[in-house]
Amino acid sequence: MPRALITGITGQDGLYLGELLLSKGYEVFGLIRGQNNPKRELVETTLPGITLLTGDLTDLSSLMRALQASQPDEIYNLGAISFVAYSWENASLTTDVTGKGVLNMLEAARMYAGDDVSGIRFYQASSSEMFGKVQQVPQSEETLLWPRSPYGVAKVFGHYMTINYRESYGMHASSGILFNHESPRRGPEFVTRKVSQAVARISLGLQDEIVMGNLDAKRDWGFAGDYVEAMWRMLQQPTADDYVISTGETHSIRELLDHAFAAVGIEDWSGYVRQDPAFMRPAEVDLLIGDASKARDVLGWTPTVSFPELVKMMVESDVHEQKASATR
Ligand code: NDP
Ligand code: GDR
Repeated sequence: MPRALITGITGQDGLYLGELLLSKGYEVFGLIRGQNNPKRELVETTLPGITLLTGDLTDLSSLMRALQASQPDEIYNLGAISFVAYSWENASLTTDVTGKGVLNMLEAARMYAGDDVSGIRFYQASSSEMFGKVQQVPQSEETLLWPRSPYGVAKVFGHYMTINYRESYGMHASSGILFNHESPRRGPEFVTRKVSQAVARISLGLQDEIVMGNLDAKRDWGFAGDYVEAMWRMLQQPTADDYVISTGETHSIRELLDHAFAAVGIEDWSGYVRQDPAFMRPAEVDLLIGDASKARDVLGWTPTVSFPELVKMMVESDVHEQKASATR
């Protein structure tokens, strides 16, 4: 039975990846932070049979202990401070967790493996935020990185550290440069879930408006369930490499609003949406659209959920959840 250690197990991707690996017969270990993480119960219910190990990406010794306890064949490093807007307010902490945390995990893996790192496969959750200021469209593995936030800068550090461990020590270490991916499990601070929750509440008469930031930014949005499959495929390759994972389509926040309101039968949403500079970012990533042809050719990976399907799935799930919580 192959063994996997997932950091960031309480997050959106951790849950989907945990489900995927359990369904493939893996023994799954998850790194969980804090003495009383409020998401522990959710993880244990969603992923029956998982073993949770306490640790933090800023604490190298806790990572060493987690590796000794789990003895993994595969490590998926998904843990991060992942909210871009928050990273300006907490740039130093974001650097420690999202950037240096990757080095800690790589170094823990190297120390754990000793002289022979060939027994471990490592996945790093890199991001399209690394592309930042638009240099080229669509963005591929070859596009110049120009991050526009402390989060993006920290991810670039982690990305190159992963490449460096591959080149320096021969570690099977791969980076997935994943574009935005969403689901009903997405955190409510991210724009898709913020919109799907608010639209659900508006449709039920529980809320009057949504207060938003920049409506003109464009993102390449896919479904998280598809994207964790790509992570797993990367680690099954004979050699480690870096791959862009994206749909190849881009949509603005306005189009997101169009689809979300349409899902509850509202065609004109102008009266429900207000913009507030408080939600604008000091520097914006204006346009993301990925070229995932390498992933398609080498990994045989393609996305299965379209943007309209994704938005509808999220709004319907939130309508269901809001109704259920109203009757509780
Ligand atoms: P989430 O924000 O949903 O989850 C982040 C996870 O990181 C949580 O489990 C959180 O745990 C954990 N974490 C935070 N701080 C630490 C720490 N100090 N030590 C250990 N774990 C920590 O993110 P997603 O699931 O959406 O994303 C997974 C990864 O992929 C992240 O690295 C993200 O940056 C990256 N990514 C995501 C994309 C997306 O569109 N979703 C696109 C590209 C990259 P806790 O519950 O304790 O807070
Ligand atoms: P992003 O996702 O920054 O792309 O990072 P987010 O959903 O936060 O923002 C997407 C775009 O929407 C604009 N926007 C708003 N965003 C939020 N959160 N709230 C608002 O009210 C709002 N109004 C407009 C933003 O300005 C931005 O342009 C996500 C994270 O998952 C990262 O961890 C990951 O690396 C990248 O995707 C790829």
